[in-house]
Amino acid sequence: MRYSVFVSKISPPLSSSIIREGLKEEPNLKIRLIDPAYRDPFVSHTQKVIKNIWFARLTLTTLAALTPPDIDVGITDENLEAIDFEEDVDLVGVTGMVLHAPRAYEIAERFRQRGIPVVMGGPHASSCPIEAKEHVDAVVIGEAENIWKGLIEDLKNGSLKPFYKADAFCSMKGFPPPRLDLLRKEAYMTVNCVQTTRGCPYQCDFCHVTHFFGKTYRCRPVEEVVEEVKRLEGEFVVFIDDNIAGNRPYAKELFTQLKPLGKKWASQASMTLTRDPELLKLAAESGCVSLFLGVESLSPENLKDVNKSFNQVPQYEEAIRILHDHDIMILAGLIFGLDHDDEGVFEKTLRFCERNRIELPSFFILTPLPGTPLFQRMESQGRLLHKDWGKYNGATVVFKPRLMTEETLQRGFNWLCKEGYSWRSIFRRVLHPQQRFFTRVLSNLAYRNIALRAPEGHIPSLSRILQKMNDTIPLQNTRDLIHTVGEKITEKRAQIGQKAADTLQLYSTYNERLKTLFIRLEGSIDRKGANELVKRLRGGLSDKIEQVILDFKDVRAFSSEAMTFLSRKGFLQMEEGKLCRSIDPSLQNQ
Ligand code: B12
Ligand code: SF4
Repeated sequence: MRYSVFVSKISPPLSSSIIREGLKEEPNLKIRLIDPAYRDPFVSHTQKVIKNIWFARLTLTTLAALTPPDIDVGITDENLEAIDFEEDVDLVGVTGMVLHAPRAYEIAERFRQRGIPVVMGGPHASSCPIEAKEHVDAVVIGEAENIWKGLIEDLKNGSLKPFYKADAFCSMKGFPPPRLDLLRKEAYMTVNCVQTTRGCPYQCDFCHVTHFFGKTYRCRPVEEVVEEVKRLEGEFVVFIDDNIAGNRPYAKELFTQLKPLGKKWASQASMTLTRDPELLKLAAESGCVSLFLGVESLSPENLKDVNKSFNQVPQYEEAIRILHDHDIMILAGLIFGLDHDDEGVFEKTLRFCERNRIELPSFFILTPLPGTPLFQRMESQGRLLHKDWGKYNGATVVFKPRLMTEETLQRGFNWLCKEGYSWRSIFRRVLHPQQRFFTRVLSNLAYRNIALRAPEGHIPSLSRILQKMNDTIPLQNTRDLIHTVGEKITEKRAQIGQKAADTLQLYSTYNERLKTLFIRLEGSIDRKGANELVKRLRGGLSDKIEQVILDFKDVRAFSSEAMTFLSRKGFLQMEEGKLCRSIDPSLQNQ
């Protein structure tokens, strides 16, 4: 059966009622599924990069597999080949993430001008269905499994509806194998992509996944996954799950069943995976060679803000070490511009990656994706700069950061891309006696090609100062320390124990908008510590800092010498008989 739409080449686009009247029976209904290209001078990928690091998404191959066999279905990935806008087709299906939306709408318009109906689905259309409907004939909200065949029937009957949304999430049983045969296999690093689960048990505020899948975490039957993997040619497989270890018993079973196949695989997981040694061991034994991990931030406050406190910053180094012990390469997702990020975040994070030999750091600027709690918060606070979706690409500032200006965030990010993939940084991260050294270098080379295309950036001027102001100062003489409640530490040591730390810890945050440096002090201060503190403040401050706020709230003990010294220098003030913060606007001149 072939159906075609009988309309003259009209513009403006077709309404579904015109489509309804115009269908005529002919053999072989033909559907073209399109993945729009993302074209950006800095972010989009060349064919060479696609060949080196890009794997196929399962979106359109899944949709093609769901399409009844009597229908002629084809896939165009516009990143690889031009779209034939003159093609004689009965329906065009377009997918797209948020950043693809403008191009997806352009494509839709071109086909609709010829009277060809267009349906759009995927992350963007599902989050902004009303907007998408202005550009296409039908919008699919959420998963297509339960509605795609019905939509095709409606098309045949000339009764395409404006919106389609399944009543429930689909069953994970009996997925048809994705139509990988419709892809230009040789153009990607691999098309061996398999999905084992959908959703994630967590709900990070910036992530689209929970918004899309709700709070569900569904797993495919292990036997079906194993059968699909067995059918794939070649040694390497990508599991395109959002969190492959979201259900530990399931993951353990899956990894156990994968082991005999002798494949190598890569996937994504939350850092919680590293807390289960048995799971990690099974992952490695079943062939896991690299994992994308959402590290996101080195600040516990940031993680708390975005509902990701399950990432434990003090455990990061150990978690990374354990992964390396299992010879698993780490792709760490790191986000910049969160509310506790100041100008020091770029350098601090890069040095962390180098110290811990993170093989492939992936840097992202915080991006509020429509539908997420982060988007709602930013919108209600009036912090979104615009809704030009093409710029919601993770490499462009689209909101007002809290502690930095937009320019500082953008330039710092650009600096990070270039510096993070400079040869110096690459060697710091990969030069180590380890297996697959060349794989690590080659992957870095591919990432370097992308990262170096970032626009010029520079390290914010305060970065060095902020590193010094976020530091530990060791103490020399702890005998004379007096606890802030008045007792001499040496006498009370037993009761106070480790509370009276032998170090002074500095935690600084610079608010560029207020031109204020906040320094929270924690631990104890003796004369040496006080001296070092004053030295750092005097030597380090720049014109950009108009005010320094020292917070002594968490200092548990002072030596009397330190107290006299700091008071004399005007760093300490007494308020209602208690030691409190000192506000000193003119430190540079002392
Ligand atoms: C694999 C993947 C990638 C690969 C893509 C490789 C490639 N060839 O494009 C890589 C790792 C490179 C990547 C990059 C990025 N990704 Co990505 N990626 C994914 C991931 C993990 C799987 C995609 C997939 O295959 N899903 C399986 C298929 C079956 O599901 P699906 O795509 O949702 O399709 C179903 C429905 O949506 C619907 N549907 C979809 N399209 C259509 C179209 C029609 C016509 C119909 C009827 C139905 C329909 O039917 C399908 C079956 O139910 C998803 C997460 C996810 N769970 O989907 C993130 C995801 C799509 N990525 C996301 C993001 C943000 C990005 C980046 C922008 C990140 C960044 N800042 O750099 C980049 C953009 C890259 C680019 N330039 O295109 C977000 C998108 C959020 C959003 N609202 O836009 C997701 C959802 C992850 C997340 N945590 O939020 N990604
Ligand atoms: S753990 Fe990862 S996939 Fe899960 S909600 Fe958070 S960011 Fe999304």
